[in-house]
Amino acid sequence: MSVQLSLRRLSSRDPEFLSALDGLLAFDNSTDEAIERTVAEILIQVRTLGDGAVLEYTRRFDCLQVASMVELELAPAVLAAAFAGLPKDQKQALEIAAHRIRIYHERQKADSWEYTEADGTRLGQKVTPLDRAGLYVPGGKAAYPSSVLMNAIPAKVAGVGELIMVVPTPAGERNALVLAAAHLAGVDRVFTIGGAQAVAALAYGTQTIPQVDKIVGPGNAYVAAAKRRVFGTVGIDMVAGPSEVLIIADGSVDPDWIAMDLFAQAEHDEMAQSILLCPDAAYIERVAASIARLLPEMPRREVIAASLAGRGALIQVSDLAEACVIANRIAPEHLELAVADPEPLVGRIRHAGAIFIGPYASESLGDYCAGPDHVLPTSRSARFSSPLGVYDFQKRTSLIQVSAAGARSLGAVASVIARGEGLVAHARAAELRMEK
Ligand code: HSO
Ligand code: ZN
Repeated sequence: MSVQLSLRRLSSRDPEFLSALDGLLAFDNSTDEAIERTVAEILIQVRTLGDGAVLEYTRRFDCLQVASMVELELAPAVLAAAFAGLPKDQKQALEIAAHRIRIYHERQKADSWEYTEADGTRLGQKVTPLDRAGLYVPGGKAAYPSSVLMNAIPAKVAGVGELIMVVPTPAGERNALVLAAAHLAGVDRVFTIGGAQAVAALAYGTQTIPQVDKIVGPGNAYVAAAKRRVFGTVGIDMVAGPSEVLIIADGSVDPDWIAMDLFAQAEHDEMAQSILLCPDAAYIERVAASIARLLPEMPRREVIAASLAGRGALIQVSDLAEACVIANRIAPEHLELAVADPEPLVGRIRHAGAIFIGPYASESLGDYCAGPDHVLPTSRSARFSSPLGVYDFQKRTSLIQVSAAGARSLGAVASVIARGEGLVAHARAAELRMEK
């Protein structure tokens, strides 16, 4: 089957290049009014009625004829059975992936620290995991078992007391791989609910569903709107935009590999973004030829074609140094360095969610099993944020213990600043301890 594909070509020499690039990167993240109104109503209903509202929305939106919340919880044995029922190769692959993700994240665990000054004053930081976290897992086309591992394992490594997963099962349809991944990752409780009502249940708690401290995981526009609205009552992870890959190529790598890596991102959805930066015009045409030849073989060719035509680009740059400057401006979620000598480029990149170094590091390996998290900052937010990690499930508490000698020296400083601020009680609280 042939699919029409028109692929955008840009050149950094074009005087309009930067504005064309910014236009290409722009992504409207705002939700529409109708969604906001619906979500606000759902949050109020769940907050005030609890289980009754969750049950009602689940019957209505997921077509599940359930009479009580008990029917919406999956026992650990159900998760274990989902895992046990998988074909051997899937079991093994999930186990290896889970193991590698766990080993990688173990290294992110931060320890508490403290130090004592000469006069006995003790200062430090105590690190504690969250008591309870919620993990949203989408039901439909974006139900990825790999994402269950990538969200749940850092939480468990951090030592989160209880990890609660919600996953909609429209018309009762369960995804065995998702449940198996929850089993492997050590998710504590699973409820088959979704949408804004599931976010509300986690954020406010119901008679059955315990209130969590933070909600992570991807979801549709309703879920994203609900997460934004409950932020403050609970913590949330980032609200992710469409997935992106930027590939810097020097012409030394098989163009089919590059084409397939561009496809791998594009097949996620029509709004996903795949961009190639390369100084070699002839090589860019070879990649374009690979794209044209390989696309018809792809089961998701329609999605890939829409994504590449809508938001993709093949960009000719003057050299690899300029490619790095442009990459930093784009701050992509995933950056592949498909070049013979990647190391000098690694040093120049400051803004990217993940850097895939050299021709063999395809993003696909990172998506599933290399070890680092695949939940990464999108829509240029790699300028100021980081991959999901153990640190997202840990928080810090400051420790301050002051000796009598410390109270005298610190008290003198505090009292001066306090009086400068016109806060006399502050000054006196410090001074009283100096008089001892
Ligand atoms: N590339 C996606 C993650 C994913 N890929 C899941 C396949 N399954 C966002 O980083
Ligand atoms: Zn992917």
